[in-house]
Amino acid sequence: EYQGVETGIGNSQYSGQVTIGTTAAGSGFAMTDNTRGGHSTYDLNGTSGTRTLVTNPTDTWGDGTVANRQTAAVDAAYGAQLTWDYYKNVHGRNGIKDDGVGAYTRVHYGKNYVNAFWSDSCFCMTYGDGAGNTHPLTSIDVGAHEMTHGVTSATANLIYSGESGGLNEATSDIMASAIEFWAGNPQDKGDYLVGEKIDIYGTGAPLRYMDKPSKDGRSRDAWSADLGSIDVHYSSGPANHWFYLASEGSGAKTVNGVNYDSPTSDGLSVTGIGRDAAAKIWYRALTTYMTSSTNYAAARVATLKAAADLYGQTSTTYLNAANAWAAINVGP
Ligand code: ASN
Ligand code: ZN
Repeated sequence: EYQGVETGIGNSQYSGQVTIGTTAAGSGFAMTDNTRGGHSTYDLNGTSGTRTLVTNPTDTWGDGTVANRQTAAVDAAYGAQLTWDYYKNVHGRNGIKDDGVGAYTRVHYGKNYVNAFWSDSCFCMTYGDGAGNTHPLTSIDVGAHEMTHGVTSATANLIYSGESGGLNEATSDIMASAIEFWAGNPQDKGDYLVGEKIDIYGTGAPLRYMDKPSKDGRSRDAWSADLGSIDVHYSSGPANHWFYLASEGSGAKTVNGVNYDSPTSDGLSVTGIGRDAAAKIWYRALTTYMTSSTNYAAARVATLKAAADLYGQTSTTYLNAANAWAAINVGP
């Protein structure tokens, strides 16, 4: 049988109609993307382990609603594809391990499961269907967040507890935001929010806010001595806040229709360097200078080394990146 690389049409829940890499298989098509390391998308059909490759008689997938079980697969495949393309096109990274090998995705995990996760042991991402099985956790930012956990494991390997755990989480949020902006999808525009599409609280509120992390009621805006003792999804706050401040600067600002207002812990204003520079700095720091035990003070040093490499130590980009660290109470 002919096994060809194809481009399918996917009707997603969160991102409108998109194209996804597929394969002609037998008399139909499979959700396997051989242009991106053979990344395949599987349906767990409400179980926690029995997976079936998503296939279809035609190369048009899903209908944009949860009633069609392919829809979540479309969203997840699209997010994985964008994440692969972002790392390759922006950072020159060829897959999670930079070896051209794809991971894989599993959707419809369990019942009413309100989470998604990356696993190093299966080298795969898994998505629940959300509360009432109505909001699968398959948005671009959640997918990019989970896949970035794989990149972190393959590089700095930041230990998932204490301050390094917060930095691990922040790396996933930072790259997720960068990827969402880079994707430029008109139905899911870039923002400095995490999980704004999946409605985890049923109120429309996102999971996390990078301009002012404390808006979620738990995350920290700035470093303090007890930061390493809180959950990694909240100790990520200061680093997420660094990314926002470094990208956009402090104060009030509207980006893609979302209003932000970012405070600084030192009361001094910060001038943004743009998110592309901030993301390049973070990625280079992650892949060149951070180690498994990097804490906030060391992350500052790592990003400033990266900024010096990329832009020069006397550049305004370097200076403003340093000012953003001072603004979250991490100083020399
Ligand atoms: N979705 C969560 C995360 O990626 C799962 C976890 O707590 N590890 O952070
Ligand atoms: Zn995470």
